[in-house]
Amino acid sequence: MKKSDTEYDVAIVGAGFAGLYLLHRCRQLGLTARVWEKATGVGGVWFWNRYPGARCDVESMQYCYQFDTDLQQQWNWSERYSAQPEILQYAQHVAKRFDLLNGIDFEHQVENASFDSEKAHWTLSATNGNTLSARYCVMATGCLSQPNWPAIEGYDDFNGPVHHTALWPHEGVDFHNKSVAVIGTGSSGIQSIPHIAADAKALTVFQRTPNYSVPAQNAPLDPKLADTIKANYAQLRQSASEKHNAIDGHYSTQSALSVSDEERWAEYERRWNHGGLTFLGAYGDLLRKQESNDTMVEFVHAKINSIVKDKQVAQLLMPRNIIGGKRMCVDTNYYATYNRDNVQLIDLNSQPITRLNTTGVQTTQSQFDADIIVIATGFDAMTGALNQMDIRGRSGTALSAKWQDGPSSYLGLAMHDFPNLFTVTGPGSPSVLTNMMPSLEHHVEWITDCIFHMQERNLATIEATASAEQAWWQHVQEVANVGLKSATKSWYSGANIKGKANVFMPYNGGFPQYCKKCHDVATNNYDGFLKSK
Ligand code: NA7
Repeated sequence: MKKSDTEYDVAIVGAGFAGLYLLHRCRQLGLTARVWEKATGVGGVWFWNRYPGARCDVESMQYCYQFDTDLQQQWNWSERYSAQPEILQYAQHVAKRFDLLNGIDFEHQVENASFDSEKAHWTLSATNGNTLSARYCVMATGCLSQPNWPAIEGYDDFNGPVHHTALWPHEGVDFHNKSVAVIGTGSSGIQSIPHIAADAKALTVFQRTPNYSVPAQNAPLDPKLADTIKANYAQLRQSASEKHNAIDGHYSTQSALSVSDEERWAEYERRWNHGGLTFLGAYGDLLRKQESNDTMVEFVHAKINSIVKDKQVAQLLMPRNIIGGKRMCVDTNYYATYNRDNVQLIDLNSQPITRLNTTGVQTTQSQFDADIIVIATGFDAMTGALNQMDIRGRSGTALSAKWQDGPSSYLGLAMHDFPNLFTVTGPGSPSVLTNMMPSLEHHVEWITDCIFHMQERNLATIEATASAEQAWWQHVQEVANVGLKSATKSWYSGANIKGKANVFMPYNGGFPQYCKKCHDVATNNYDGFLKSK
């Protein structure tokens, strides 16, 4: 195969799970590749999110690579849901096992990436002044990697440390004998709050919107169960790939309204006791029919009411929006934490935060002194990491300018006016609505197959056409509006970031349908793309 005349065939941004597999697959296909990574190590989201209790909400046996049978058979997870340190160890193991570290430059934060039409290549520059050129550029920068710092006044005035859950100190944080304030009750807050409460002298949780959370029912992984899964891994992976969210499990197609109240309640109870995200699979119309959704909301409210002793606090913890509109949280002892004497919940709807000051958090009604403030306010999701780089395509227009009124992309993989640039799990792909592992593996394989196809044929550029991108984006919006999902304000549609366009970003048409479309595009000679010599 003819090598491109640029230094590398492929420049990869990010050394999370997508970037690691990209590098490995490029090498397998005989493509030269280099990874630039901002952090000092591999792991992406699992490198940064080290807050206490950080844990994956997809079961370990499914939240792992499937591209290598030996890896899949030999790695042993210790728990049903792995905690961050073990997932990070797994990423480090993969990097070593496949000899990937020598292809990664750490502490390389990409500032600019621009396409040179004449040379048909991308040049990246990092904040440290280094540059990298390659024919193709693949952004493996993650969907939840750009921390959202809420616009609260006074960060610098506070006398103690302020820690964002997504930028947690590697040495950990000692909460013993400390008063702690946590702002935010999404997944990061819900996972960390029980741990902080157990260690701290006092904990004040500032909640703007309560979230639905189901118990993980986490436990050590039974080695016999792991062996059974390993003996049948291919079937499990196949079955998962046929699910809307790419997570294996039992998903009923029955209506929640087609059974008696007793039967439905018993099914919710069974799934609650089983734990995890497949709780929502109890009935097929929970995210399609308001009345069906209401039945599950009623069940979860009853659970919160039965767990939380202070009935006023229980009321505050009950979300009033639909269940499943936002990604549900999966917890260990979250609601029960509010029964502790050292924990108090502050409703920011009745007393918004006015500022941070030297001693803590000030609201419109009170002053809450704290030694440590934890910011658990999530991410500028899906587009945040891409928009903070200056990415310029064929015409010189910045990607952030193209996306000013919301993103658009062909298949969440490529954008018109940005030849030879690919995004892994970009907006317009199922990404965050699925188990990210099979989603990113699918993207890595599709992208590297495409690059291999181009190199083999001596082709120089590939670019999504404007019409293919528009048609796909219209389809993304159509399927977003099916059912109840997109009606909820969430980070899926940028609602958590002030001034961000209100556009539903992930593809809600399901993982199987999406994979079929990508397959059809590729086998139809990359339908919707323009290629040039
Ligand atoms: P999320 O899910 O975006 O949660 C962020 C939380 O922070 C949520 O409760 C927000 O309330 C709250 N928030 C955001 N801004 C503010 C301000 N200004 N004041 C008070 N509270 C605020 O992020 P996570 O990190 O927890 O989880 C992200 C994903 O990671 C999760 O979905 C899983 O897939 C894993 P709001 O709802 O906006 O009122």
